[in-house]
Amino acid sequence: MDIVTPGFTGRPRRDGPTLPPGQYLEEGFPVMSAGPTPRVRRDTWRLTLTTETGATREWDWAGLMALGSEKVTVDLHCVTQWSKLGTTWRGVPVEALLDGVDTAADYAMAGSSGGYTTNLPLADLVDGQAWIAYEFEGEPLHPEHGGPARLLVPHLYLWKSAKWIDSLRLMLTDEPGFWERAGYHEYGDPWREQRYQGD
Ligand SMILES: Nc1nc2c(c(=O)[nH]1)N[C@H]1C(S)=C(S)[C@@H](COP(=O)(O)O)O[C@H]1N2
Ligand SMILES: [Mo]
Repeated sequence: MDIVTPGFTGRPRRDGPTLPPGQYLEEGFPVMSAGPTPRVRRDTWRLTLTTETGATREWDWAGLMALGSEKVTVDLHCVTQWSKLGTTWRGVPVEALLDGVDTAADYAMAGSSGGYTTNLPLADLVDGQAWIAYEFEGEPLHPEHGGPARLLVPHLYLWKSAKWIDSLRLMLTDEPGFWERAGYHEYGDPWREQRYQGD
């Protein structure tokens, strides 16, 4: 007779400090979208960077690829309490988009096809912390997960990782994005459990 312990999957369990407070381990990859999935094609995809003075830069897919990419393995933490560990992505470091950009901005607003927005300190988008990600586990990023390209900022709750990213607006002062206006924390550090305003 087999003895089955509920919740025991037979895989080595990782616990303790690998999971931020209040999070549980998720083996699947839930889709969390506030609206319908836009169908964006690589050949019509564009990303626009706007500085606080209104200066703009634009990349098409070939331009994005020309910036050079990295393969990264990171843990994901969603504010709805699931965490997915050891996910592998390929993406262009956001730093590469900012190379040579003249700005005094401290904040950025990421914008998506469909109108989603989320705000982040510019300091959290550089130094190997954020990517324009376009492959997940060696495959082109699925539309439901933000393909052709999404922002990936794994050290913050996953709502900061804007799917279908099409703009990055640099700002001198912080402004709330879509979920931040609805009461989510302006920063969203999972290790400090910054889920909602005031946490
Ligand atoms: N454009 C856009 N980006 C988005 C969202 C969204 O609704 N629209 N949802 C956010 C939230 S709340 C989460 S948890 C993650 C979910 O990413 P996933 O669907 O790939 O799991 O995407 C974030 N990025
Ligand atoms: Mo979320």
